[in-house]
Amino acid sequence: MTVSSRTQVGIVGAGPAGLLLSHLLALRGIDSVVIENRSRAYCEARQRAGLLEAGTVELLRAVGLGARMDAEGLEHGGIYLQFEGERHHLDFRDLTGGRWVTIYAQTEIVKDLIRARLAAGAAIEFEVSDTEVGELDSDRPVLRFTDSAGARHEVTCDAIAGCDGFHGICRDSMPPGLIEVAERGYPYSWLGILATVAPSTDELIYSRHVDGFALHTMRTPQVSRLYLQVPADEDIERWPDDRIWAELRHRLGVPGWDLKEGPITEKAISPMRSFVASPMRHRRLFLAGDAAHIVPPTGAKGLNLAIADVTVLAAALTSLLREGQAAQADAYSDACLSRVWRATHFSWWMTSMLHVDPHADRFEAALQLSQLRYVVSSRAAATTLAENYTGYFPLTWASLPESTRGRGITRGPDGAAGAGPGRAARTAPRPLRSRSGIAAR
Ligand code: RFL
Ligand code: PHB
Repeated sequence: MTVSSRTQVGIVGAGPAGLLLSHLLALRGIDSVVIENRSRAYCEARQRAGLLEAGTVELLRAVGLGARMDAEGLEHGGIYLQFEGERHHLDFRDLTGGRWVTIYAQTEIVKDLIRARLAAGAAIEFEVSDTEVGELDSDRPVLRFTDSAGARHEVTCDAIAGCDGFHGICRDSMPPGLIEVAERGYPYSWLGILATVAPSTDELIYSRHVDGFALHTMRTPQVSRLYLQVPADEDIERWPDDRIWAELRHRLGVPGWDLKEGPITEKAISPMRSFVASPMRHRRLFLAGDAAHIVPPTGAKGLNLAIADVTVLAAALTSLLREGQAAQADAYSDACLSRVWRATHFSWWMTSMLHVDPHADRFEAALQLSQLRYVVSSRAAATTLAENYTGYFPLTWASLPESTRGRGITRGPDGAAGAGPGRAARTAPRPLRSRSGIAAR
């Protein structure tokens, strides 16, 4: 027997993209159902990103998700770039007129979102299986899944959001031949660890070493996160804890500085890939986040892009479903891809500059070092890095006053949805215009 139901927006995936979309839609009075094939505990524990652009932080604050982030997040005003045995500081606030980034783990954002959604009585179905999306050539797409008790469901929707990550089903459900993919593989992976030890640095250290890249980041004042470049097809069994610490000390070390060690609580290898699928929409099926694009983690952009996509999508769906206006939905893909390609270029550039390519010759290695020297010696080059790292495009969202909630969206001075008066709005550069003329946020 199939259980039939109805919602406005069916959302596949309870990662940051799907959960935040559901939250933003609820702020606009729009119903959604979120389905997720993993358990709640798994979603809340999956180790991923940790670094938020200033605009992401401002957005989360503006939509009522800032309390724990503000209490526990670590605000950083720069990074260290290390190469040829020397560590150099880039001061983002000085370079960009006051912009910064925040360390607050993706796991914590997911926990905050799940708690907020469930407290608001939202429908999130964990541990579903056999997810399908259908009737995609109509204005009533259908979401089908089997719940954790074995019951088959069919949810008729006004729109479906594919927020189901890189390995999800929504991208492949688009009509054959519609999606074009641009991608790049990298001949290395990242081995990431979480360790119960105070970070040995106040800000992140990105180190290019002749034996491979290393990154020292953190989660809290008591927990460090570190990454090592390893071969693309590396076996984690070849990396006992002692070897990891020795290699981190070797690649991150500079005279007069020590790396503190502690118990490793998590260890995993992730491949590196750039991938952009376009368009991000077919009729009423919209892709968002990793379902549409992947960047290598060196630029720390993946989570920030996912949040940006759904901020644009929530406004577009509000306009479509409440006012019958399709212009923002029609512009969704172009608006997002403008930001996605900027982040794709930046992530590719950071990755190529900092990793040791096993196939590179002396010419390429010399170019990398020349580029790094340029970044730390030219204010213009350092500003380019700082501007991209802290987030070039501002994200805006204005919460509606209680009396107007559910009646439509407010418009900023540029006609775009939202336009809150937060710190980002005061200090961020003007948004670039996408081809469609809609502010690409
Ligand atoms: P997610 O987080 O992958 O969530 C997708 C969800 O969909 C579910 N799902 C399904 N549910 C139902 N039915 C199906 N058929 C389904 N198929 C899949 C999945 O179980 C999952 O829960 O995608 P989303 O929401 O788009 O979020 C994207 C981010 O997770 C990702 O971009 C970042 O983690 C990338 N990333 C970083 N991004 C940053 O902005 N800053 C960082 O510092 C940063 N560091 C990182 C990273 C990614 C890393 N890895 C592991 C690749 C560091 C690393 C090591
Ligand atoms: C992280 O904190 O996990 C992190 C930070 C910056 C990156 C990648 C990952 O570039």
